[in-house]
Amino acid sequence: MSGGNDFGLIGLAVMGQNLVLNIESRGFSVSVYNRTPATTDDFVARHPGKRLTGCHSLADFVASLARPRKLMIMVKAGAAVDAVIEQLIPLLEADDIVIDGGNSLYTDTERRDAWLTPLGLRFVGAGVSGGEEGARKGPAIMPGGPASTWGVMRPIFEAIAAQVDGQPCVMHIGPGGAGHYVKMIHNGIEYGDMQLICEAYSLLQAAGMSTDQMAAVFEQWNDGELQSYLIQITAKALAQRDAETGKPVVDLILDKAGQKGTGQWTQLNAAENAVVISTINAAVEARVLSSQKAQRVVASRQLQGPPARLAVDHATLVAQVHDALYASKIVSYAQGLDLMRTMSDKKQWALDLGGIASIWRGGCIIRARFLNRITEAYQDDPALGNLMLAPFFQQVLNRGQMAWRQVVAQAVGAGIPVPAFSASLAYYDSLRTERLSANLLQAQRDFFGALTFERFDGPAGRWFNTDWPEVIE
Ligand code: 2AM
Repeated sequence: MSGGNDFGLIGLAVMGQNLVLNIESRGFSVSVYNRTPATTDDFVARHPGKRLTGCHSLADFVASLARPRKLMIMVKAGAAVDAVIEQLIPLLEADDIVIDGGNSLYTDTERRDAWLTPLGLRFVGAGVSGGEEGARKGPAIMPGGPASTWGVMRPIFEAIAAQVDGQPCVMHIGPGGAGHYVKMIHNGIEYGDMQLICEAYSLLQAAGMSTDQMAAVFEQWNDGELQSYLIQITAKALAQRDAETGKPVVDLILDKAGQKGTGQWTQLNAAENAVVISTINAAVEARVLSSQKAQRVVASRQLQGPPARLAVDHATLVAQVHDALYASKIVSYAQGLDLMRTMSDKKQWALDLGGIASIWRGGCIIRARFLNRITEAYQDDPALGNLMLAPFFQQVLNRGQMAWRQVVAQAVGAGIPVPAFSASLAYYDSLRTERLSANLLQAQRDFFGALTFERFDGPAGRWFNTDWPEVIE
């Protein structure tokens, strides 16, 4: 038996509830189920007159959906997703589509795909970005899974996704775990963006700017090339006053960063594939070091450094930091795209990198004007290697590189940590250095391990040895 509802959603925490309201508001009838039935009843009761069907059992829930059934699981990532799938399997029929809209690790998605496909079910791991507000008003959606699901899901996904310039922020990303993978990279890039902004803040602060002055700077940056959701909320966060004390709220917030793990997943994946994502790594590690507050307090009294102050003209510094931030951001995206391209080749996902940049323009946390430039770069050259070599980005980097160096140099001189700015700059300089010091490294390897080396004056691919002297210790 099957009912007639267009869509079903399991897991009525805030993200799930907001997605249901979004889907319903676009004209779809939605069945809802939550493990704790009181939550279902409460949710349905709070939204009278809507096309919602609250279900107390998964059997009723499944029976209420039109075939092929389209249902989304929105529960805590990990074992809970497997638990729900286990219960659904005996209730579902061939061609039904099970979507995991949570923040699942892409390898879990691949495992679930391999589990459900032989049972005749279609599994879609979909990255959903934009937090609670995005879920309600329009997220960016990154669905993977079998291509046959796209035609079925497209009307719903396009109706509920964020829209930019009339384009919905959703596309079929690729087979298997590709959707959740791309969401993971989105989050890694988000870590990089956030850390770069925090480093910019730390430098402006070290120059003696007030939070209100800094709020004005970010506001102004949000009108230009750096326009982005994260710059916008940074301006608003800096301007916010504590109701009780009247102080800037940011001055009251403890400097200990939290994290939920997607940045670390990105690090691991990059390490496994030998792709350099030094900006994202620096961002993840900066969060880790920040969280070791007690140790930093001790070290701050024992390890010396110069006073963390910059005696510089504010307007000059603001202009330099702007360029450093923009250049570092380009490096961070170049690295994230490099990792996606590497995985796309390895897994034969055929990821459309320009298209992915395009759907990140709305709904998600890293939404930004400059993503248009990335899309254009891939339109101009679909075989583009490193993003930094696209003509537009070359020109931005060449224009900003001196200011970027001055920012990093001043920070180093004043003992102000700028791990993401400096990692980005080191990547830039490594990439553009024709002759690195790895000749000596190869000499060392050959010295202790007879690991051989190539020579400038030898044919490529021919390996040489040298008779190194004996070491007497
Ligand atoms: P609950 O309200 O019954 O706790 C976020 O935790 C969401 O995931 C909630 O809707 C929660 O349901 C649901 N959830 C967590 N673990 C679950 C499980 N093992 N099975 C089903 N739903 C689960």
